[in-house]
Amino acid sequence: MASALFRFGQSTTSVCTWLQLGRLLSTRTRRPNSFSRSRMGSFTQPMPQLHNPFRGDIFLRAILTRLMPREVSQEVFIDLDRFGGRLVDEVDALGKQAELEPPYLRPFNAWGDRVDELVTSPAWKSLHCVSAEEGLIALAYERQHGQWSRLHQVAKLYLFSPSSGLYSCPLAMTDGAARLIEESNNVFLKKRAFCHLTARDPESFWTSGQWMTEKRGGSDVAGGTDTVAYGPDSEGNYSLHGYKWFTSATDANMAFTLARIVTDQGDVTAGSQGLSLFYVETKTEDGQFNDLEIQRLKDKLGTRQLPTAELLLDGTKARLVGEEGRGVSGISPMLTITRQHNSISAAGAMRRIVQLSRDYATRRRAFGKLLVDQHLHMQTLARMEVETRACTVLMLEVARLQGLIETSSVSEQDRTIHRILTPILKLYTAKQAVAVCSEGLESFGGQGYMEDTGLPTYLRDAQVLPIWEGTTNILSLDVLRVMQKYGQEALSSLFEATKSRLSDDSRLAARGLGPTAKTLREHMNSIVVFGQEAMVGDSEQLQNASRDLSFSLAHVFIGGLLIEHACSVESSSADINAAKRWAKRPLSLRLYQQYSKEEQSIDSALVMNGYVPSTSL
Ligand code: UCC
Repeated sequence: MASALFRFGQSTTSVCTWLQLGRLLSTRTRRPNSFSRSRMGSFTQPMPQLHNPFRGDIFLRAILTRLMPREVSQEVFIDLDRFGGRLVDEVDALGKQAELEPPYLRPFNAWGDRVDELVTSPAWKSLHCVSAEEGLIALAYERQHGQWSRLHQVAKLYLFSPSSGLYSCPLAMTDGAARLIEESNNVFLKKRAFCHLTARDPESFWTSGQWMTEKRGGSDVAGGTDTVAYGPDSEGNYSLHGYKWFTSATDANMAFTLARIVTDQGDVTAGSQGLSLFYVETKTEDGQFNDLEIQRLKDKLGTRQLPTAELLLDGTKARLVGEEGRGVSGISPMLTITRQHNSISAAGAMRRIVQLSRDYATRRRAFGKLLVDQHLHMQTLARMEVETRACTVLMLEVARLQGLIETSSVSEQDRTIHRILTPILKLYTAKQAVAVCSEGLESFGGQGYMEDTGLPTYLRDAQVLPIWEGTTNILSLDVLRVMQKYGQEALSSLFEATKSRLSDDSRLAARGLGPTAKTLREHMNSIVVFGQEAMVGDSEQLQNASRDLSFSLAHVFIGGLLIEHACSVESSSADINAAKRWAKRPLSLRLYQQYSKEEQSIDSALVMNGYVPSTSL
């Protein structure tokens, strides 16, 4: 034994402590090593285990219990618990397989015919079937549980998303399309597409695309859309000509898109008022492409499971939806839903990485102790946990409001809150998902950076969340759009709702949350003071502040939701501590003067300091 140790130790004694050698010795006395094992070491890292994600999510269960009537939550929990088991046993592996077998394009067949065959993996196809069977879209439209059906669906999607191999993306657009059709009351589309989008039979279940982005950019849709529409013909169809630069989930059966109708004189109207909304089916009855060509698939940082293509529309048959020139407003019900799905994916990814990190902490030993017994590590995970709760509670609140709208049981105040909260929800959760997934990877040390652990996927796929469906700044401007449209009512609705969550002094006192509520009230006052100054200020200054304002509104509204939950009968000490920790954070909004023109020039000077234009190089 001693000679074996000596041989092994020759190269390692200089770096090993006697303690480590002692551990090696004890390992070797337990199991004699073969020659190759003695070279590699017998230690292997413990693997984090995925358990039923619904059972492991005490916060989700408590919120749903609070928000749903007992008889509804009982039924919903049976479904979510069973589905959680299916995720572990079947779906998670499909999601991982979809990443390993990304889609590819076969433009020509062996004989030179242009075929544009989009080849997707068997796993991707199975995820289509799972989505239909589980009613991941249908649940929201069958309305078996009335106003709580949306919450049921959102909770299920949140569990599904991190195992979905990005099938969550076509589902987002499919849900958005179904809602657009439902709201539009378009008889043709109801008959033709709605039943497919909400089907539970995999054979008849359709997915939808949302083709908004063209070469000139995705944010400025009014300035960047060049696609034109000729028609209508005798059957009411238009033909579209244009180039769509990003089309996600290009294997969809249909899509909504924007184009400019060409007049008999050959003119089009520029700007937003020239955009009309069109319904497109990607293939004709005989299975051929509807006069469109897939130019190439995109090479992306993440979302590799998902086919994203550049499409040439070359006479694509399409139907006008809604009024001519009302395209942006017409597609907005779809945007509202896809932005909510973005937050579902954000919160879902955060929860999954926290679940894996904490499981790993109970298995991984370093410095002689499990990670779960090392305080600095647990402090980091606790911060991730609070952020995850914050995003989850906000996501569920918007889902609750969405359910009220869809069952015509919403108040005017809640409708306004829903409108302003949707961009806030999207921008806030997306940013935090990137931060929490990044922190989560770090909690696994070097293993978090290794592709074959499957962990890097979480970070790669999170990085798209702040980008698609409106970047953080575009959504901050959307928050201003709402404030301009609704005036004071927009902010006062948010604040009234929050104040009512802080109004039960006896409950607050019983949970030691009085000072927390006071801090939140002070934050609200700071925003009100800011708003009063902004009302008499100029719009550019308000735009400069819009991002910090949006984050601050998220902060205050989430604070109210966390306190409300902490004050409920379902709450635990963890809920109370999460609310306390949340409110202690500072607001990102600064004083109104700090967004002045002078500050703007300082920003520019800082960024451009030392920059040499390429023409001078
Ligand atoms: O297509 C994409 C699919 C990617 C995959 C989806 C995955 C989903 C998540 C999955 C999770 C795994 S990505 C590309 C998406 N593109 C965007 O999000 C566009 C970003 N840009 C904007 O959002 C801009 O704010 C625009 C395009 C909406 C701005 O357009 P305009 O034309 O300048 O807007 P206007 O003129 O201010 O508004 C025109 C009308 C107004 O109504 P009226 O005329 O009645 O006053 C607005 O109030 O549209 C209304 N409107 C809205 N209504 C504008 N935005 C909204 C809104 N968000 N909600 C309701």
